[in-house]
Amino acid sequence: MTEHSRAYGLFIGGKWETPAGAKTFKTLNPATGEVVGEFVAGTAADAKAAVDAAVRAFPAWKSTPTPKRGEILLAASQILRRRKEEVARLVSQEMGKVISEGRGDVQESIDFIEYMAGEGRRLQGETVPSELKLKFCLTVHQPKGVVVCITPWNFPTAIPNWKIAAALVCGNSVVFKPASATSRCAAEVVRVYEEAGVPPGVLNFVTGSGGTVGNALIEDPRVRGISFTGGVDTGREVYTRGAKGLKTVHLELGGKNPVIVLNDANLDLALDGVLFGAFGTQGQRCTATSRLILEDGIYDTFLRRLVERVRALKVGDPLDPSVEMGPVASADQEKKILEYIQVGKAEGAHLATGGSRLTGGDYDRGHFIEPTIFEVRHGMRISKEEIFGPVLSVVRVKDYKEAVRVANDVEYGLSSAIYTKDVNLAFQAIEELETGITYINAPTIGAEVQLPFGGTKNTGNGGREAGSAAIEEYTETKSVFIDYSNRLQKAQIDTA
Ligand code: UN1
Repeated sequence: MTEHSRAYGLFIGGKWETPAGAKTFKTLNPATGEVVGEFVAGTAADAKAAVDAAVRAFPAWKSTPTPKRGEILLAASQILRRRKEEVARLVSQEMGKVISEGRGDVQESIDFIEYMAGEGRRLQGETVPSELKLKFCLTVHQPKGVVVCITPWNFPTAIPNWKIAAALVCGNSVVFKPASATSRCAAEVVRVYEEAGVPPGVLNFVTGSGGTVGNALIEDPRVRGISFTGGVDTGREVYTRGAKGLKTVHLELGGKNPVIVLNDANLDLALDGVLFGAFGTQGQRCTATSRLILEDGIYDTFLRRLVERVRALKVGDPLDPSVEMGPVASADQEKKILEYIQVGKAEGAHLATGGSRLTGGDYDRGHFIEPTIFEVRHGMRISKEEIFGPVLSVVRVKDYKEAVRVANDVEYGLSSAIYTKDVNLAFQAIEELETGITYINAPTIGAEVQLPFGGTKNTGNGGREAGSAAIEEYTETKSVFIDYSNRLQKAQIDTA
């Protein structure tokens, strides 16, 4: 443990506790190998205790006026604003993203919590006409009950907050199970809500493995909703286990996000966008640009300029403000990404730049990989499978039509982008690209929280989070029919 590291227990029923005899694990700074925190490796019994607490807390939270729940969220956003720099540094230290992006992660949290605080005074239903006289029809959003939020390490504060803030404002009680690698950031998120005045048991926190804690939570019959962001294989497992209990399962899984650059594009703008989209967060965003589809006429020029820019990227300590790319998040990430680079070489992709682990000096303490670009034939594994690292595949196409065909020919559908000045083609692309998010003349990353976030195909199961769509994920819609005629009116019969 270093001077800045901290140990955290579980947070159940409003108390931080380390169960007697608990096993623990540590999280590490991927740039230096230093310990960032120590946490409880939770058990199935801990998961059950957290659900017990959430069940007990639910009725009072459900009957708390929604604007009041919103006020507590607003207080949480203000606390996080005050602690922004400190938490942003932790994000960089525990996950490895550069400090400007660490701040972005926390800012995204603040923005979303504020947005959901506003929902405290909306949470709108519908009023619709009745087919009968003296009758009134409306819908209300009611909380599901206990919901479980399982989150990844790549946005260690933003994604937990997307889920927790939405679940709380809707009146659910929550059990939060973060990715182990970023448990410290997750614990800080919980502390923010604790300080904001979320009542005991309304938000519970259990660290530990997905196989033990995650499965116990998903399979607990008292849990009604699950929201999971992570890899496609785990997502399938979560969905299957949740389905057995007929629970609603919201999934946000992988991406293989394309940027199309057409001959008429503003190339300077596209270069900036591709560089940020592909190598920001070391390519470890679900929305990261992992495929670049270039129209024939600009292929050689664009690739040459991109390679020059990529070779000049400064890779190093993410807390150094001049650094543009930090380490990848863990030893496992390093191994998987380097394996994919080998796959690319073995299947005959042309390595345009990068391709190796960075070594020597401070690099030897962490998990640093060169920003890497392959020229590929569409269909190669590296052009279709999610790598989740700083590896970009470039494909040459003859025209817009082929670009869209290649863009759509993957199993994922999260984000896509097109750079062109042709307004007709831009609108066609909005129609034709099979993704949940499309950018025109902007990178594939950087979604704003007031819009729905999610994708098609294997990116999920159709759900969306963020924006007002999040409300659907965390509530049951009740349809209400109020008859003030004082007589029996028969729908479909009296009206025939
Ligand atoms: C993710 O990588 O799972 O749009 C989330 C973006 C961010 C969120 C990414 N606002 O890139």
